[in-house]
Amino acid sequence: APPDFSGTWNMVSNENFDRYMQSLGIDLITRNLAKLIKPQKIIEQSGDSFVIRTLSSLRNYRVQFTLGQEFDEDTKGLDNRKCKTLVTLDNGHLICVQKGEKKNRGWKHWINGDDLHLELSCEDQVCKQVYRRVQEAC
Ligand code: VLZ
Repeated sequence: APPDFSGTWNMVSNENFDRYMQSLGIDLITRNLAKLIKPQKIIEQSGDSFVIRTLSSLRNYRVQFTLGQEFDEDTKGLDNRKCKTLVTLDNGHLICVQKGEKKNRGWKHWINGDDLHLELSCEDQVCKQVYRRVQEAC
């Protein structure tokens, strides 16, 4: 069965984030603030439809998509670019390609146990983040 990404996930590790942000052209002050925060992901999945929220004290970002349907993404609040974005599911991996002015831009999510993995790519940089599932109260 395909994984269910739904839930609340807290960041536990973040590798190469600064160079990923540099590749997006994010300024030094924002990068230095962003490095200090541990965002939370809130994912709502129902069938092929997703909402992914990235929440932090610095910025909030929300993206909504349906698998296999390209859409116009405006990364407002992040690097403020327009992309043609397509997300597909391949062997349990949620794979996003963000076509636009940055080469090789996209991200991948997958689940391993209680961990949600995220690889963010832009140009020649790959940032690896891990989030851990927040257990819901019963
Ligand atoms: O998440 O693409 O879960 O949108 C970093 C910008 C970009 C730094 C983070 C400034 C990209 C703001 C997150 C700090 C919060 C991202 C996707 C996959 C969904």
